[in-house]
This record gives sequence, C-alpha cells and structure tokens, in this order.
Amino acid sequence: MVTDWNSLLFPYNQAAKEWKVKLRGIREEYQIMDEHSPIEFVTSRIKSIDSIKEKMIRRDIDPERLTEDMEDICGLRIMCPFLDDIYQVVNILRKRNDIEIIEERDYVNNEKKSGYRSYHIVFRYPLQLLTGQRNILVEIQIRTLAMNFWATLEHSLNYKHPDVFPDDVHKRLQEDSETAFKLDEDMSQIRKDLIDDAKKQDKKGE
Ligand code: 0O2
Ligand code: 0O2
Repeated sequence: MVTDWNSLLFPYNQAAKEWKVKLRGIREEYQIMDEHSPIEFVTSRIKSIDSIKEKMIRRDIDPERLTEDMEDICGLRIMCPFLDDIYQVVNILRKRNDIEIIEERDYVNNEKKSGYRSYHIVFRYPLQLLTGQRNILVEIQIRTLAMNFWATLEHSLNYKHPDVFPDDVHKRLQEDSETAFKLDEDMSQIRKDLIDDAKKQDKKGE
C-alpha cells in the first residue's frame, strides 16, 4: 500500500518541470538559429492517483515495484508540425547523454487498433534530489498536431463511454484517424514541394 502519495509524486513533478524547460529550450535554440523547429509545443501531466491505482490493479503491479514497473507516472507530450519532425525529435532524444532510453514504441507507422498514432519513448532520468540521485522513468509521446487533435477528442469521447465504443463508432473513429494521417502526409508533401521549388530558384540565381 502506498500511503504517502505526496512524497512518491514529488520527484515526478520535478522531472516534468525540468523536462518541459529542456524541451522548450530545444525549440528556442531552433528559433535563435532561424531554423524550422520540429517542436511546436510541449505539455506534461502527472498520472492521477486514481489512474495509478487502476493501472496497478489492471497490470497486477506490486506496490513495492511501482516506480520500476509503471513507466508513465511522469508523461510529457511533444507536438510537432510535420510528420518528419517526429523522427527528428526522436533522433535528438537518442543523442542526449542525460537520459537512458529503455523503450521505443512506434505507433506512427504501426497505429493501434483504435486508430491511435504517436511515437512513445520511455527513458530513465537521473534526478538530483537532496537525498541524492533518483532514477525516474519518464514517458514522452511525440505526435503531430493532427494526431493530437484526433487523440484528444477520441480520449474525451472515450471518457464519456468508459466501456468499448459501439462497432460503427469504432469504425468511424478509425476512418477519422486515417483522414488526419492523410492531412499530415499532404502537408508534408506541400512543404517538401515548396523546399524543392526554393532550391531550384536558388540554383537559377547562382
Ligand atoms: P486536464 O484537465 O488534465 O486536461 P505550463 O504552464 O504550460 O508550463 P501546465 O500549466 O502544467 O504547464 O500545462 P502543460 O504542461 O502545458 O499541459 C498539461 C496538459 O497536458 C494537461 O492539462 C492535459 O490536458 C495534457 N495531457 C493529458 N494527458 C497527457 C499525457 O499523457 N501526457 C502529456 N504530456 N500531457 C497530457 P491539465 O492542466 O492537466 O488539465
Ligand atoms: P493516462 O494516465 O490517462 O494519461 P496502458 O497505459 O496500459 O493503457 P501501455 O501499453 O502501458 O498502455 O502504454 P501505451 O499504450 O504505449 O500508451 C498508453 C498511453 O498512450 C495512454 O495513456 C494514452 O495517453 C495513449 N494512448 C494509447 N492508446 C490510445 C488510444 O487508443 N486513444 C488515445 N486517445 N490515446 C491512447 P492513458 O492510458 O490514457 O493514461
């Protein structure tokens, strides 16, 4: 039984704050260089106590092993403008030496049955506390604005229908996810075409 939730959750809150600064800093670095930033905005959430308890039961997690076995108590979300930006952010994270990546799940190219798409990375972060170093697990979800639009609305619909969606709704949501993905692909293509055009113009001017 966990009795002191404040003490348990404090390091996760601290890690979320530190990581929001780090990730928003990456966006600023791109802006200073006057380059396209693959990060549009960053949010975070600490899993609610009820949600932690529910997942402990569902996944049969021993309270003694909670901090090792539950990977998403600290959740960060990075919203990217374009599809390719997701993989650029993944590469930026892979190169960092302040974390140890322990898991990657590519739901961008392997969408879930619901239609959900995002790239998930779980990493270990050495947090400095008064009592010394604590290794904290952090989950980052990386997605486009269109994927976030779909996931946010699907989640809020699901909230009102805690069981499974009726078959027809499930199918419509899958189709809407496909529509959102097509929008992402089209926007990426437009961007690529514009970049190619600009390169051609540059060559002509040389
Ligand atoms: P609710 O009712 O849960 O939606 P900031 O002022 O921006 O530095 P702040 O105010 O904490 O910091 O907001 P932040 O971090 O930008 O955004 C937090 C929001 O992220 C939450 O809103 C959630 O809507 C959203 N969120 C929900 N689930 C997740 C998740 O699994 N991972 C991440 N990263 N974000 C999530 P609230 O305020 O908690 O309200
Ligand atoms: P919260 O606390 O409400 O934010 P599990 O956590 O057991 O459900 P698993 O395998 O540990 O699943 O992790 P997974 O599936 O890689 O990631 C779970 C998180 O991804 C969810 O957190 C959502 O934020 C997001 N997600 C996964 N599938 C869907 C989906 O079909 N629709 C939407 N909208 N989001 C999804 P939780 O569970 O909401 O936790």
